[in-house]
Amino acid sequence: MVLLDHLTASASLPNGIVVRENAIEEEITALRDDLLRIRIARKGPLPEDASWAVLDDARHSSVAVTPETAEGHVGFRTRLLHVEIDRSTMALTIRDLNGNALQQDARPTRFEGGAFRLYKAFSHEEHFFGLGDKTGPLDRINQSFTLWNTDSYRFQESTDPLYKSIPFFMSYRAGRAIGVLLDNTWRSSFDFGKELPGVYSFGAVDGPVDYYVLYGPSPKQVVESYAWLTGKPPLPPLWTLGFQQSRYSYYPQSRVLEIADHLRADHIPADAIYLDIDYQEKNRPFTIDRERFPDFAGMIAKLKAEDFHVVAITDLHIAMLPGENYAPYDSGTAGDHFVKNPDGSIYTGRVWPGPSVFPDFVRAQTRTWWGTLYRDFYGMGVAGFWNDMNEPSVFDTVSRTIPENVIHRIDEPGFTRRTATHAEIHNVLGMENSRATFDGLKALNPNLRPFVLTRATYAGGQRYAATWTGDNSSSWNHLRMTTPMLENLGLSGFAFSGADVGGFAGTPTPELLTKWLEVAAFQPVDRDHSEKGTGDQEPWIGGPEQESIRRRFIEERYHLLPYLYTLAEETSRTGLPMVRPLFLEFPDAVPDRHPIDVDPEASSEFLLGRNLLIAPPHYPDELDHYAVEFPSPDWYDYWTGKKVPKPQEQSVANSPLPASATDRAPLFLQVHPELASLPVYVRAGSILPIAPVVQSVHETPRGPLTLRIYAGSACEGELYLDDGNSYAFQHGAYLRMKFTCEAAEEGFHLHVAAHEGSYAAWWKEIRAEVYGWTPRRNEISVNGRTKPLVAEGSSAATVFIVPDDVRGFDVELR
Ligand code: NBV
Repeated sequence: MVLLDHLTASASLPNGIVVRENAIEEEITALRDDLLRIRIARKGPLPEDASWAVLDDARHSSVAVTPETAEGHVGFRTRLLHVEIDRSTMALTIRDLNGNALQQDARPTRFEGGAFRLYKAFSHEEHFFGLGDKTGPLDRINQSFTLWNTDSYRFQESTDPLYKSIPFFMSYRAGRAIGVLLDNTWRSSFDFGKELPGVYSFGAVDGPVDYYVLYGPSPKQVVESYAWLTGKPPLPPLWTLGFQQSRYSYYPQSRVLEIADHLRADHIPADAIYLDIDYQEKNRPFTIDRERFPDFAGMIAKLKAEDFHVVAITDLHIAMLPGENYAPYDSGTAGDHFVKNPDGSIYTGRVWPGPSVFPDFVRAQTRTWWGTLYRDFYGMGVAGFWNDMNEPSVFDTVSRTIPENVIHRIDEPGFTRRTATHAEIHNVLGMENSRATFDGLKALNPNLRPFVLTRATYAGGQRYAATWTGDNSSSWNHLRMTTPMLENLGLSGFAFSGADVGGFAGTPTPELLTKWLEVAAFQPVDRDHSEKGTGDQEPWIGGPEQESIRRRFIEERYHLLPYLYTLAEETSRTGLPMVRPLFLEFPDAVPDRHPIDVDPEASSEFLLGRNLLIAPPHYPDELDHYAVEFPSPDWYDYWTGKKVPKPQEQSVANSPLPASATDRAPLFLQVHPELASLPVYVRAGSILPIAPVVQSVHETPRGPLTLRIYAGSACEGELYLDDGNSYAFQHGAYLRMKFTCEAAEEGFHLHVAAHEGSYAAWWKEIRAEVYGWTPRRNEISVNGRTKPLVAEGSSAATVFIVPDDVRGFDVELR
């Protein structure tokens, strides 16, 4: 063990500083005023400056800094941060301009062989988020985690490691957030005060000490900076936001068609149907079992005619079938694309197809070859592809993956061409697999946005694929766990994610499936999926009563598609997730500025975008009433449009609010759970774009675009639309609309701004529903022309319909 004790040299750089203590060199540079990179070399020069996660442009950015030395330390200042290195201990402290320590070494960096560990101090007010979809509570405090991509069939709440390695977390204290990305692909681990009280630590078994500190101070800024560093998820095809039906596996062909027909016959809106491994001949990727699927192309065409998109699984292992005319094996061997044993022979491991070989996805030319394997399926009209088993999962090794000494050959722009052991590549292989798929599909059809769903990934993998949380179980606890898992994924760059709806392992009770479909209607990827051998799990299972509740929620998702797609487009520009913990939008919700999500009352809640708050029961199988905690004072009930009453207006006789309720959060509400309903609320000041229900996104909605307007301060909304499939939006073929409103006693004003972009709307009229404001004179004027306002129905809203003048217009109600 080497303790870093006395600084032997230090030198200022235009963008940072380098310090030395005997053989150890530490370089701290500023990529931006709010973003630092720290690299440590234990002997000799700093390691190769290359990354699978961090974008080249970001990594090569720099800003000028001002050196700052004092008696006890050396360092520098950016426009937002102070960096200090203690001259005698080499301890690093990063402060904001007010002197608040944002990150501070708690003890010297530890080196042991190739391994290293960094220790940072934290205060009792600190909270930690991120690390992808690791299970457990949203806040990572008092827990430790290992990052080593692992096939975790039937994972439970305490299972670790899981499928993904996203070495990024956020530390958050009293409204001040920083992010930390440890860009190291080896087996790494993170400890948040579990080993040492008041100390968090992170390290890896080998590889570079290379980490980034992202300063907020708001948590949103950290998430956006992380997207700047590692990339944003691309705009997904619109159909992927529809309802998706899957199972392991639908076959034969007639069964697939039967499922599709059943969805249509029962008027359950749906856009995708999945083919799991059994469509393939003996589970061999890129083949078709002709007995089960005698007319695969015809089936795809038929489904397409019924407006279904087909997503087909393509695992990364290639069946080892020399001399059997199995094209992926033959062309892969000819191109030398498979990973090798240390003795130079091709590595083989058993997976679904039997003995298999593994493409070396860290070679650019191997990824290009992999991409070509999709030509026939993509040509036939398969719309999306599912990369499973890419941890990678192997059945016949003790480690259940490729042995660590297997050799990869890095051949990649930006990297030195070299070999690397599987121990170094393991955690990025799944991401590079999904990258090969994404890039391959794009090469095959450059004007179509690919859809790739991956199970394993690494930091930055959001650039290539959506993801799901793997093999969960059909239990109430697993339904509960999806919320923190998806929230932390979103804080780790992965906005397009979902959990198997209804649970993978086991058969859900009808009630569980119903509640799960309710909650998932408000999550980014809404895919019902189940394991082989379990009971059926489609929305109609369990009888007509259950089915009609489920249909209602899936329909609600389709009503909300304009909102969801607008959100997805925001994500593609900013990296902000679709599903958000409350503190991301409301860091000041509570007086001491702790993240409101850690309050027991708020712990089951999540936001969909900025405006919708979903509050499932904490223990969804229990029928006890529970308290919903709101992060700000004014909310509406999404279903009724009525304002959430202030605590003093609530009748709480036999279900008292938590004792501390009124002095903690601005608003609480007691809810009595029911199977057929899900509490959803809208932030006052929102304008939600809503569409008529369609059975799939291919269908053009009939009728006006509805704007649900919830009177409140800073009232605004937005809508984004395009063809949903192509890249034409990059050349102006999109439609963006902005709405604002002001509600005063004497009148209500709605401003609809002019259409931006050249994409034509499907509506001619706008139907507005105004909540929380009542007219006195029943008068409406559009662009200054006044008429009587005809009251509609008995709803809580004031409703009017006006033609959508694409040049923009104003409406006054009085
Ligand atoms: O391909 C079969 C399954 C798939 O349905 C599931 O979603 C994956 O997570 N796959 C795992 C392999 C077998 C699991 C028992």
